[in-house]
Amino acid sequence: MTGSRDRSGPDQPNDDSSILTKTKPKTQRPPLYKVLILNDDYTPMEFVVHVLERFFGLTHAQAFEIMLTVHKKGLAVVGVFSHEVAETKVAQVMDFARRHQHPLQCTMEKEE
Ligand code: TYC
Repeated sequence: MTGSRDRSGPDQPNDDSSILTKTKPKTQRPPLYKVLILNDDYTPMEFVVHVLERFFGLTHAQAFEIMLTVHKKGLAVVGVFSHEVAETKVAQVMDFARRHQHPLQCTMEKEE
């Protein structure tokens, strides 16, 4: 270069060539995980509603609606969380169900 400063960069044209390269700023977000509750024939409906209120901060009406969806369709997404939070929720639900001797199942699944 002769004299003038090179002001090239992501947003400035390069004085030295006609080739412009755009560097796309890529901010990677961590993957999210769906937490799902599964139906079974034995866990009482009230217990599932209680679990959804207690561990997912749902209102009684929201919890009841999700419980009914699971009962009718077989499963439902309860919420979407980071890997660590999803893992904690699943562990809390599974432990609580086991301690009350109900076969309620809770799993997590990576979001597309
Ligand atoms: N199917 C259960 C019953 O009839 C109720 C139930 C709902 C169980 C949701 C599990 O995730 C569940 N008592």
